[in-house]
Amino acid sequence: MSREVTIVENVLRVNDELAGMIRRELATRRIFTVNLIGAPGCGKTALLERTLKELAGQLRLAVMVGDLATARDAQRMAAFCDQVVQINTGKGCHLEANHVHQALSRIDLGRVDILFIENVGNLICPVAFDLGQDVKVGMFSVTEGDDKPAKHPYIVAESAAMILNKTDLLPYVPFRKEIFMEDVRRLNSKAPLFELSVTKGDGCDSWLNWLKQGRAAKAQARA
Ligand SMILES: Nc1nc2c(ncn2[C@@H]2O[C@H](COP(=O)(O)OP(=O)(O)O)[C@@H](O)[C@H]2O)c(=O)[nH]1
Ligand SMILES: [Mg+2]
Ligand SMILES: [Zn+2]
Repeated sequence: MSREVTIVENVLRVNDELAGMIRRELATRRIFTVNLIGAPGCGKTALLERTLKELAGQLRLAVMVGDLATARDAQRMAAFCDQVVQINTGKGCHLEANHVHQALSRIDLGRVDILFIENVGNLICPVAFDLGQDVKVGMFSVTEGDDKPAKHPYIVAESAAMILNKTDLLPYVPFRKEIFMEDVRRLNSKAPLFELSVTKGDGCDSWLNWLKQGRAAKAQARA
């Protein structure tokens, strides 16, 4: 085995051990944790802004958001939530368990029901790094083209739910939904797919209900 392969395997092993510790801590506290993964601009922050706004007063929420350089996403979400932590990854193109571990120390976990993690905008390597989440949610938007699930099979296969955003733009972009859906279902026959227009609010209720069910199941699960 080449030296490079060994190093990559070691990095993932150390990551997975720490992710396991995070998962046990979050389980003890019954915090339902969502790792949101999608390309830059698909609407991750917009979705979380709306989600935070809609669930405020019903559930206690916290967010951590990974970004290479700015705190802009955290600033946007801080308008709707008092527990938002920015993680700057520098040149890093994905979050690792180590980032989450550090960010958790800045969150009051005693008052969180759902923790959202907005991963760095990227459909590829975030999938490989366990963050200790309960679920990965893969997010696409119609402006990215209908071939993206087929080209990014791992995120589709590993998602507990998926989102197709910007449905309001369907009349203006060439997007063959039947091709998109065929590829999604070939790779993952079980996970629900929510078709949303985050900016208009279309379809958001089913997404919010799914989150509430996830949190309810977590609250009843044995730690
Ligand atoms: N038309 C349309 N634009 C959207 C929608 N959701 C997000 N956007 C826009 O897409 C751009 C990127 O959104 P952002 O939330 O920053 O994406 P992120 O990079 O995935 O966090 C912004 O200009 C949003 O206003 C949507 O449902 N419809
Ligand atoms: Mg964002
Ligand atoms: Zn990466």
